[in-house]
Amino acid sequence: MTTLNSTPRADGFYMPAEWAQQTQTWMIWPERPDNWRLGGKPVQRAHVTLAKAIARFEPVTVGVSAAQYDNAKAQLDGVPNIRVVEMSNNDAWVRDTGPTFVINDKGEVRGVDWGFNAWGGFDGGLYSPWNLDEQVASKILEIERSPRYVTEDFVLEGGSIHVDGEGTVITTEECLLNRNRNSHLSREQIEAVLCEHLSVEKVIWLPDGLFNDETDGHVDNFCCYVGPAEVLLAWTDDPKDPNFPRCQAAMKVLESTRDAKGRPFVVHKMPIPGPLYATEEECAGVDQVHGSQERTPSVRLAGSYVNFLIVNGGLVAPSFDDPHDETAREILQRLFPEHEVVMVPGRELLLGGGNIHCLTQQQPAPHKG
Ligand code: KQY
Repeated sequence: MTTLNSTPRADGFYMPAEWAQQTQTWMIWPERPDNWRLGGKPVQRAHVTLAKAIARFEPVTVGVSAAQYDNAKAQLDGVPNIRVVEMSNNDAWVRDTGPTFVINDKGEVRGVDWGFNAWGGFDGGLYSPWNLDEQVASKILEIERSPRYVTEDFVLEGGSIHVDGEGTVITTEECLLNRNRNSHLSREQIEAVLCEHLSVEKVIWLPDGLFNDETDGHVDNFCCYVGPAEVLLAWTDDPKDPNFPRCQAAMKVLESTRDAKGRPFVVHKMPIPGPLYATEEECAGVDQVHGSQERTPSVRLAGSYVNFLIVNGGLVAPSFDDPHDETAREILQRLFPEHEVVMVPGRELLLGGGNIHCLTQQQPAPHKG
């Protein structure tokens, strides 16, 4: 695999919007017992359901550790459109550990391999070590024979950005300006890295992500693009909900800014499920390891219907056995009339600290412009 010492922008590559045609979706098999309850068995069933839902629309590659290879293979073998490859990892969050794929107008696909420090390193990060996660992006690019861009000394998780493929990226200050990511860089320097590696001209900074999001407020759990200059924002009208000021602040930014093409934003609201909490029993099933994220029933889960994945002709979103599930489905189907909305159970995924978008990485299809 070639590692390039230029940048996507310099070479005419850009990150396309998620609704652009895709070659496949990548996933990583969950197993770590200090994040997933009961040795990962319940989440593995949910993961299989998710992989099968995506595979109805496009190919899926599931990376799995050597230790879990036989188990994953047994559960996924023979499912049309799914392949299983051995890949060492520290956890399943391929949105954050995988490459950000970029394309050009000549039918080529490359990938950006960002720095990864497990969401904050030793200053609030979620586990250590993360050395195997660090290698996931380059291993995926190697398998795909895709040239690789590397960011030196720059930490970024794919869940902290959403692009429209037309020059604008949305992110949050809570995450990208957090001292535990790139404290040696100013906001302007961080913007410059984003512009060079995603080929965008404008960075939109929402102040925060969703309350209690253990990633320090990833945008993909809070606000996402549903079309050019059109976003979907997690929303509550309840002033007592800790998300209320976060939603208000995000709306203020979105209402008062324009994108790279000078367009104002249309903002759609998506209700927030719950409030959702883990049960005593669910928390008791998680191994307690010093340095890993603790699980306690009193801590609100950062559940969100915005954490969905767009695939070819479909959209796969989490349900939570919540009264808002049906409204969420209706909103998504209205916003994506050409896509089939499929909801899969998201609670086991959420118990590990994220959801469908965080557990998947789309690979855009090459196209000639
Ligand atoms: O939401 C994500 N993008 C990652 C969540 C990591 C949680 C680890 N416990």
